[in-house]
Amino acid sequence: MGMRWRHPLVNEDMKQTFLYLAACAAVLGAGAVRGAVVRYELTIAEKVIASAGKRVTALAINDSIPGPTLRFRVGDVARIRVHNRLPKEMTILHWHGLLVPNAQDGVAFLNTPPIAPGKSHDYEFRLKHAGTYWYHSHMGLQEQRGLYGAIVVEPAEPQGPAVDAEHVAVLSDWTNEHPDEVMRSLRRGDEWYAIRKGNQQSLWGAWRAGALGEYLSREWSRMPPMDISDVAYDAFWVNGSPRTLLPGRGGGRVKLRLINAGAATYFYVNSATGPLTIVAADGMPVRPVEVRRLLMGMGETYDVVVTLPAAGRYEVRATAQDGSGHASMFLGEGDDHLAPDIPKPNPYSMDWMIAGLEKDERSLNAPELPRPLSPYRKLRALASTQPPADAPVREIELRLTGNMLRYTWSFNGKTLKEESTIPVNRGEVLRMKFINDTMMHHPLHLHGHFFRLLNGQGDFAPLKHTVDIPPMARETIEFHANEQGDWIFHCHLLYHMKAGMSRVISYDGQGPGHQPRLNLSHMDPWIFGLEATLQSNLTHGQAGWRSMRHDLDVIWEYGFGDDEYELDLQWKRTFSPDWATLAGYRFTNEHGARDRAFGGVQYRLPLLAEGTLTVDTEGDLRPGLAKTFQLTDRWSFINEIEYDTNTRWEWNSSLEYRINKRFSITGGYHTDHGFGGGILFRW
Ligand SMILES: [Cu+2]
Repeated sequence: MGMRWRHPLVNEDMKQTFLYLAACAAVLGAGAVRGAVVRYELTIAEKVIASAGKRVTALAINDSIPGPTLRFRVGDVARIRVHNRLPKEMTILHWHGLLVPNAQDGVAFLNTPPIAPGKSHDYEFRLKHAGTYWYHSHMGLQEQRGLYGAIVVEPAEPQGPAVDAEHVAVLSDWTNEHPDEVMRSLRRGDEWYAIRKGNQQSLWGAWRAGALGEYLSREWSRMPPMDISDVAYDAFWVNGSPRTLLPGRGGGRVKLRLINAGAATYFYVNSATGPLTIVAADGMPVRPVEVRRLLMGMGETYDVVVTLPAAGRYEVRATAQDGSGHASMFLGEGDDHLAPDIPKPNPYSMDWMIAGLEKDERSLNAPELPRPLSPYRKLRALASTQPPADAPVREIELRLTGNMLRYTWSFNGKTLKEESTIPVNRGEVLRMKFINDTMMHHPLHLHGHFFRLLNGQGDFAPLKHTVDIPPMARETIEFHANEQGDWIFHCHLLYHMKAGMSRVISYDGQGPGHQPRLNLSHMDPWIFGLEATLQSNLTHGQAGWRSMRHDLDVIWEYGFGDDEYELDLQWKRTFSPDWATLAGYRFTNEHGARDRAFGGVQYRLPLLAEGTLTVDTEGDLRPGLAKTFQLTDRWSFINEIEYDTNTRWEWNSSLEYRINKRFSITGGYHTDHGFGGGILFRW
C-alpha cells in the first residue's frame, strides 16, 4: 500500500490504468464498443429573444438556451468542436465538474486560448466518471446571457436506484439588462435592484418588522444592509422557460438532474409530491437522504428522486432565495398540484439568520427550517473518500471578504489582481478552511478536482466541486493535489468572480517564477458613473471613473442666486470599507476664496456616517460629516454639514424620492443657496 501511493506519478498512472481497465471491462461486459468517440458540434451565436417581456439579444448554443444536453458514457472520448459565430466577442466553454486535462478546462487565457469570432476550437477528453454536470462560457459575463447547458455521463454499468424516467432540469436567471450594465450598477453601489425587488431596508420597514433596534445596531456597527442577492432579475427559468412540462407516469419514480446554472441566484427546490430524495451531489452518488426544501448554490448539481402519485400533475418549484420569483416544472397528467410556498426572507433580522445557522442541519436530527441551508451535514459518500494516508496535509485559511459599497469581493482582503495564486505541492493534501466575513452566501468552485467536504461524516465525507459558505459561517474542504498546472478556484456568483473573488491553484514544478496566464487588464476595468442634481436654487453632483480601489471624479456645486461655485478634481484611494484618502484641486469663488490644492482622509463612522477631513494649500482645514437616512424604500433624507476655517459653517438637508433606475425627485435647504427643488439624474 505504502509503495503504491508513495510516488505521485505512479499513483496517478495507476489510477488512470485502473479506470481505463475498469471502463474496458464494464463496456466489453455490456457488449458495446469500448470507449466510443462521441462528437458534438456547438455553435455559439447571438439570438434575439423576447421571453421576459422585452426583445433583447441573448447568446445561444445551437440556437438554444440552455444549449443542448451533452450525453456520454464513462470511458467515452468526447470530441467537441465549438464554433464562435459572434460578431465581435471572443468566447470559450468550460466543462463544469468534469475531470479533464488542464488544457481542455476552458478557462480563457489560463488553460485554453479563447476562440476568436469566426474561429473554431476542438476539445478532446476522456470521460472518467459518471454524473450530472454542465458546461458554460468562462469568458467575461457571457454565462449570464445564455451560454450554458447540461452534461450527463452514464456509468459504464447501471448504478443507483432504479427509476421510471429521468429529466435534466437546468435552473437559471435572466435579466433584460446587459450584464455589463448590471455590473456597472453594482460597482457604483446603486441600490436600485433592492428597491425594485422590495428588499430595500429602511427605518419605516424596520419599524414595521419590529426590527428597529437591530437595524440601528447594524448601522452603529458600520455594517451596510445585507443583500440576499445582488441583482433584480426579469425571469427565472427551468430549461429556458418559467414553466416547463415534463412527462411522467402516475405512480412512477422520476429522477431529476438539477443543475443551478444561475449567474447570481440561489434556488430553493421543493416538490408538491413531498420530500425530495437526494441520490447524488455534484455528480457523485451519496447515500439517499430526504429533504423537503433543497437550497442549491450556483454551480451545484443534485440528482433527486420524486415519486408521482397515481393521478395528477405535480409541481417541482425552484424559488429564488431572495423571494423575487420562481420557475416551475410540472410532472404527470391531470389536475395541477402546486408545491408549497417558501416563506419570504426577513431582510432585517440578522439574528434570524445567525439563529438559522446555529439550529440548521448542523445537528443531524434538527427539524428542517422553513428556509434551510444546504443539506451538507446529511451528505454521505457511498465509499471511503480518504486521501492516501501518507500524503502530507497542509492547512490554509481563506477569509471571504468584500466591500459591499464598492462591490469588490476578495479572499483575505485581496482580489485576484492583487494576489493571484495559492501555491500547491503535487502529492500533498491541501486543507482549506473558509471563514465568511461577509453577509452574503458564496458558492466556491474548484476546477480540475473533487474535494472532500469535511462535514462530520468521517471517512465518508462527500466529494464535491462547489461548496456554499453561508454568511458569517465556516466550512473546511480538503483535496489530494494529484494534478499539475494552473486551475482556477472562484466564487461561482458570476459578478463576485468578476469583482475579484478568485485565485489560481498553482502547482509547483512549473519552473521558477512561474506566473499564471491571466489577462489582468480585463479584471479591473474603469467604470463611469454620474449623479447630477438640478434644482431651482442650485446644481451639484459628481461624475467620474472608478476602479476597484480608485475614484477619479469631478465634484461640483453651483448656486444660481449668488453665482458662487466650487469645483473639485478629486482622486480617492480606498484602503478598506472604512478608510480612504483624498487628494485634489479646487476651483472656487465662494466667499472670495482662492483656488487651492487639498488632501485629506475619509472615515466611515458608526451609524454609517461619512466623516471627511481635508487641509488645503491656503492653510484652511475642513471637517465634514454626511449621513443619509433611508426613510422608506424610496424616500431618503440626506444631510451634510461642514465647517471650513475660511468659509465657516455650511450645511444642507434634502429629501429624495426614487422614481426609477435613472431619476429621483429632490428638494431641500442649503445654507448658502436657500430652498429649492428639482430632479436628480444617475448614469
Ligand atoms: Cu461570492
